[in-house]
Amino acid sequence: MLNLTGKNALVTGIANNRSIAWGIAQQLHSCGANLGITYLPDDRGKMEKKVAELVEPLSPSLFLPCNVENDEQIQSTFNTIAEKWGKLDILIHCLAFANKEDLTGNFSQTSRPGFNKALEVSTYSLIQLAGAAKPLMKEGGSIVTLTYLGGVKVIPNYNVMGIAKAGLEMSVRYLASELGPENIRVNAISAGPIRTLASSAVGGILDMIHHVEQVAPLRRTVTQLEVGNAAAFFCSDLASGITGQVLYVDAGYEIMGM
Ligand code: 0WE
Repeated sequence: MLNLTGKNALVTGIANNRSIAWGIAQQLHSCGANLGITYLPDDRGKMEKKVAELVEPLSPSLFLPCNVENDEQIQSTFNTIAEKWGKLDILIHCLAFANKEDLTGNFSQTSRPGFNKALEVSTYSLIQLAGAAKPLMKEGGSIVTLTYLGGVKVIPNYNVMGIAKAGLEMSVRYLASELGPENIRVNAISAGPIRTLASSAVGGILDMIHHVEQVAPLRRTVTQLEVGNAAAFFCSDLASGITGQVLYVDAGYEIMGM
């Protein structure tokens, strides 16, 4: 078992019990990490209630609203971490959004606002959170983000999200280069398709999963907990020599040409 005791971990991107971030949070918790959880607030407080109930068994010591489109919420999240924890060791970035109409049809019809929205929420947010985390990672740290093959190869309908993930993967390398001297490592996990709140809203996701089950070397898809295990590894001292990398947790699908 990996040992993350004494480490403070901020986990973003939990929406429900299918979230990849939820799989990661559970594994970090079982390795002994102290958790802080952020959620996307809505005006009726539904998300806050739902996520609070879900994460209760992990007894997070911080539970904070954080919409990455809101600079004040980001500032306040990291101010609270500075105040309550004093230092941060682990940052998990599991955030992405594109307008639904930009995840289907002709890529050349992507609107300017749709492009900006996808890149702001899915790509810029990593840069921004890493910048805010840097001064708090006083004893070094580990930043992990989630990416997808659609940022490297064309996946039908992934469209603007592919550009966002390409930018995210390159951001991992630039951040790793900048933060390495502070012993802060930055890595990405490229997960195979998983049924989540986000992916279930995508037409044809079940067909994609079925395809992966037939073609991937392991003849199956991966689970949120398997992604969580890879994230726990990246965050542990066992990965002390690894930064700037993209690790495929995809049952081997990425190696196949046909
Ligand atoms: O990165 C993702 C999900 C990204 C995503 C999904 C949605 C659906 C609902 C971002 N924004 C939204 N916005 C919505 O309104 N994945 C890797 C899952 C995914 O999304 C796809 C996929 C796969 C796989 C979209 C098209 C094709 C395949």
